[in-house]
Amino acid sequence: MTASTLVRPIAFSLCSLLLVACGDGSDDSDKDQQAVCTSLPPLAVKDTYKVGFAQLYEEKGPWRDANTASMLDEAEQRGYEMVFDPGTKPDSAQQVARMQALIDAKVDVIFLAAHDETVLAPSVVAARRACIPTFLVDRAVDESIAIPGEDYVAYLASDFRQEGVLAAEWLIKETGGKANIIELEGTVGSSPGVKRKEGFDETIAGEEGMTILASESADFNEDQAYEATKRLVEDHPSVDVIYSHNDGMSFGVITALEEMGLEPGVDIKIVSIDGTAKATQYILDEKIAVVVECNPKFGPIAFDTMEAYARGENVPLRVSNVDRVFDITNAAEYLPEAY
Ligand code: GYE
Repeated sequence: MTASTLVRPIAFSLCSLLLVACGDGSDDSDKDQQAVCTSLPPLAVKDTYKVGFAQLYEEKGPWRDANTASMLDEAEQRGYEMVFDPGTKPDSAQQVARMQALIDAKVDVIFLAAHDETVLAPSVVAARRACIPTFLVDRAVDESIAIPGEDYVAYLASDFRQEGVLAAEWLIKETGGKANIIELEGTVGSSPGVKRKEGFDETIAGEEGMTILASESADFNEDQAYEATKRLVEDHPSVDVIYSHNDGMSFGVITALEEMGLEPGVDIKIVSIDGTAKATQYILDEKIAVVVECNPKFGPIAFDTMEAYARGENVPLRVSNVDRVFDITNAAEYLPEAY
């Protein structure tokens, strides 16, 4: 034990010293001496906030770009200062360091989109201990490590499992329950990667005529999906459907199939998730069969939820966006609002 931990200033209250919950979750008598919050930290009502945004990093990600823009625009409109380092690598360790930088910068509040459910969970606990309320946006964290309503205020996102279910239900109806499928999964350990697989696989499991020939991660990444498609289609020539967990990967699938002399939409149906403008155009061009929406524009709801929390209102632990399904019947109508 070092001298500084032995000799504690008198002003440092019992509450933080003994790590027992305080009335409002914090001991702010001594913030500079690293007060420790043992329960959900409150957020003061203020005219402006210093908001930390720990976005995950992705290469060539139209969904991610739209999501970032929505958060930054909304902060600007409300006159809040955004502390945002976009990162340089699609890697959890770097995001953990960016979370720590926000804690060190003593931001008022943090929005986190976790690259990996497990690796980022301790960072949420660290923010709570540092008396910074955290809101999860887009991606969940492991709830056995970071407890909802104790370590973070709320989780705002689409229902990824339901997106997988919607994709499967559309496909069952369209094919009469007959398909040989290659599945390209999102990032290993990410909540949309895990849940989109779960919802889809469980829904088609009851269909005797449907088989998943192969399922592997292409990390929500266009180039990796391109490589995987070339290899997997060669290994499984009976494939007639590719279910790709996001639009970015579907673009890689289309390039690969065309280079292989196959016609997307004719030889192989593509089932995608997100709802980017490019993918919606591909529906109209009949290269992508269906896109399940995943709405990235939740800056407004994220900041509304944060302000409601500051006012002491009861904020739900889970705020779910409702997603639609786009195919040739309604893609043209949706296109003007696509991102
Ligand atoms: O679908 C994908 C992105 O987390 C829901 O991340 C998000 C996903 C989105 O890579 O395009």
